[in-house]
Amino acid sequence: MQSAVCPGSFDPLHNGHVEVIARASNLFDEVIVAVSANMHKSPMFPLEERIAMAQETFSYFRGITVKPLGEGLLTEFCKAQGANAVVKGLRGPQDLEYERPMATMNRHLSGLETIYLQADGRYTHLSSTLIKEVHSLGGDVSEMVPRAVYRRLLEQRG
Ligand code: COD
Repeated sequence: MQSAVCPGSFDPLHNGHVEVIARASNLFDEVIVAVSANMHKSPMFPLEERIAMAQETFSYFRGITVKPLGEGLLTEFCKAQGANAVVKGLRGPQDLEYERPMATMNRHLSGLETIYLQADGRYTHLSSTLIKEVHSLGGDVSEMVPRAVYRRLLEQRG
C-alpha cells in the first residue's frame, strides 16, 4: 500500500489545502493529513480544534485520515505511519523557495521524498494568514474555507 503524508499547520484549513489533499488521495492508497502542533506563533485555533475541523471536512472523502503531527520530526512521523512520500501544494515560486530546503533536509535525514502538486488557479491567492486577516476585518471568507471551518470562524467572532 502506498501512503503519503500531507503536513501543515492548517490554522485554519482552507479550500486550497482541501483541493491539493483530495488530489493526493487520487494518487495514493492512503493520505494522512498531519496537523502540526509546533507553531512558531500562537495559533488562532488550538491543535484539537484544527484536527476536529479537518476530520469533519475529510469525513466525506475516502482514503484520507487526520492525525496530530506532534512535536517531533516529520521524517519520524512518516516512518511510524509507513508513508514513503510527503505531498505539498505549491502556489508559486515563493512556496518552492520555502519548501525546497525542507524537502532536501527530509531526503537527507531519511530518504523521504517530497511531491509537489501545483495549486489550482482558483486557490492560489489563499493562505491561512490572509483568510484570518480578512475575516477579522469583517470580510466574507465563506467561499474560501470548508463549512466546518467557517462555522468556527463565526463562533469566534461571536
Ligand atoms: N493551495 C494549495 N496548497 C496550499 C495553499 C493553496 N492556496 N496554501 C498552502 N498550501 C500548502 C502549503 O504549500 C503547504 O504544503 C501545505 O499547504 C500546508 O500549509 P500550512 O501553511 O498550513 O503549513 P506550514 O507551512 O505551516 O507547515 C509546515 C510544516 C508543519 C509542514 C513544517 O513545519 C514541518 O514539516 N514540521 C515538522 C517538524 C520538522 O520535521 N521540521 C524539520 C523540517 S525539515
